[in-house]
Amino acid sequence: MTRFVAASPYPWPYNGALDAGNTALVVIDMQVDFCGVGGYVDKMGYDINATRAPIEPIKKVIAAMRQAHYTIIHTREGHRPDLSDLPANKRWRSRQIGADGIGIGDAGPCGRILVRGEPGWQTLAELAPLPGEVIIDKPGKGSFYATDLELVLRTRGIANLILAGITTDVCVHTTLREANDRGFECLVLSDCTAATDHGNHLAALKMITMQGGVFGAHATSQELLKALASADPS
Ligand code: C5J
Repeated sequence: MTRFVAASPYPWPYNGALDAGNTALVVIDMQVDFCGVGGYVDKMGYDINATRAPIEPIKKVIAAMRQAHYTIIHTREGHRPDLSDLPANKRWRSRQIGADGIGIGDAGPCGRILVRGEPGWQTLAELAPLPGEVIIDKPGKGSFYATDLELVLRTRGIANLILAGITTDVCVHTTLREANDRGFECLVLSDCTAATDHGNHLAALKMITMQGGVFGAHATSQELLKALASADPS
């Protein structure tokens, strides 16, 4: 028996093999620095209402997938306190935006920006991982670069990735592209992702649909929840 999510540009996954044993939810960077008052995105002058919009839909997806025993993975972007894994150009560029000239590694209202262990780096309390869920700490935008995410996925026999989180055009897309090149079948949840610029969010979704689904497909969380509620194929 096969099971599909109604998605664009094709019913996902391509082969209809969707079950808790082969599919993981990856919740990307739902951290105070990206979604909270005084965090990095707020300090840069972007509207955190945009980055907070996916919180409620993500909550529902996590709850449904936890209940159905899917693998749940949480990522956090951040750097070592000594900044030995922070490229100089990433730091320099982050200081170019915002009124105060502070950037990654500098002290802000939520502690040192995007530094591991600081208040701003924490996952939002309402989306906190449960004990036993996988947490991936990443120094870059992609979740595969300089992490053991691929090892974890291969060890668990995961073939399909459902992507949620922040931001559609940066960390979600970079992770999507890394995953796609590794052969993972990817679905981006359109209402469980957001960008600091809505046009970029829409463009990032559109890019997925080119060439027959060049990076996979996208769908709303409602369509995913419908598919999960349908009979388990196993
Ligand atoms: C950014 C991210 N936008 N999580 N990080 O710098 O998308």
